[in-house]
Amino acid sequence: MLVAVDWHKDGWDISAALEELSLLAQTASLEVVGSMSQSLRHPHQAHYVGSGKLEELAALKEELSYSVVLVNDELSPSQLRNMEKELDVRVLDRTALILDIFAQHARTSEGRLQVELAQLEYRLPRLTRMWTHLSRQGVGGAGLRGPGETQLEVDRRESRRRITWIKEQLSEVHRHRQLYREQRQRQRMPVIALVGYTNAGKSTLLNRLADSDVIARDELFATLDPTTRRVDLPGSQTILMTDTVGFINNLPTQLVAAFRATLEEVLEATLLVHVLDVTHPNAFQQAQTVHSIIEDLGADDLPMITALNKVDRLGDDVSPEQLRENMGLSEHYVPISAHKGVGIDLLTDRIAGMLSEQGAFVDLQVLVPYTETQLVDLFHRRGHVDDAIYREDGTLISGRIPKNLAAHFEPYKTTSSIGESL
Ligand SMILES: Nc1nc2c(ncn2[C@@H]2O[C@H](COP(=O)(O)OP(=O)(O)OP(=O)(O)O)[C@@H](O)[C@H]2O)c(=O)[nH]1
Ligand SMILES: [Mg+2]
Repeated sequence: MLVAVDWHKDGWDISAALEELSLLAQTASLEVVGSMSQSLRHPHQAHYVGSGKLEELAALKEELSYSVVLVNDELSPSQLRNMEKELDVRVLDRTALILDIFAQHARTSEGRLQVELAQLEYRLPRLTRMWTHLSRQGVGGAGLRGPGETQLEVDRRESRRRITWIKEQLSEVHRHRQLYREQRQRQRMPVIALVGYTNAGKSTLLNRLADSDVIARDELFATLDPTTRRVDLPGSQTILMTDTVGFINNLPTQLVAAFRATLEEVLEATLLVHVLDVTHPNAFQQAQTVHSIIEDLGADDLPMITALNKVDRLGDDVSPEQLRENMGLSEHYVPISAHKGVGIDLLTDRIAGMLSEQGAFVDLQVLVPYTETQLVDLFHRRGHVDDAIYREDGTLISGRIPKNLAAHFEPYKTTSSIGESL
């Protein structure tokens, strides 16, 4: 049973939001028997929907015989507790549902650890729930003290210990990955990252371009673990293309934190290809969501091509060239059908073109003050550092940087040579 409060968050239409929740439910192998929504300025503090609506929901239980209630927002621990008590069924909020799907889909040990970390951090403040359940069953006796509470303390301690352990494991994994990445950078093969809303067709596009067999399915978050494949571009250039986890509106914060390292892979890319399902009723909002996550990651200074995918759905007689013309699209937008293989040559041409623009590097020597360390990071990330030394007055770097980024370093250009400083 789907329940949503319509509080006009982010301009999403409530029926579209329910549609997405329903897809999430199906992906988690749940069958949707009904849905209900209520317009409120804010979700009710105690039980998400208002009291009347909650009674209505309870009354529907027999008729629809639902056994789980899915809530379209993240609930506070007390909202969750109150709703479960009132309805006497399992209540799952959107975050728990997404975490559940991630847990089902994680394949690599890193992916599994990241999901478990997100789940533990989500559950920690909600652990009190177990105590209520115990007391309801008469375990732990009456009153607020007793074995139940002790158990809760034990559970909390266990969770915290496990969280620490997972974080240690993950930082080890990330160190290894960093080494691998540096190796890859030395090979100087450009990396293109596919980004986009979940179900937009990223994996389908990778399969089309790399002739690979990454899982591509009509469900949300089919891909979790990043996959990288070689792709040959026109003009016999070879690139690496990375397919990674898709984005969703209001991606749970625990997941963003846990998947940060995975998501940060996109920062290493030379170019982003944003895959957008242009036929989706909420294509515009989905694109906005993607842009804001890219910005949060600090990857918004990367050049981007947007692939307007699934154009085959617009009809057989629509050609990408014609669409480009009709819509007056700039060269950064390419209509494609990853599924039918339409517009793919146009896309790879564009990628090759952007890469050659990107390929233009300028030699640069700069002295960056310690107040501007983000520029040092940028140099390491996007340029090639030949030498870097740390002096009292800042970091002295020499190397090459993509032409379009040179302006950032203009104020710090210097002629004092590394040799002199040694
Ligand atoms: N009609 C049509 N369907 C497509 C096209 N590209 C992808 N699809 C379908 O869209 C669904 C999702 O495709 P995926 O490639 O798994 O999407 P994704 O972006 O990798 O999604 P996640 O990994 O779940 O984030 C699948 O059912 C694809 O067959 C296309 O060009 N046209
Ligand atoms: Mg995928």
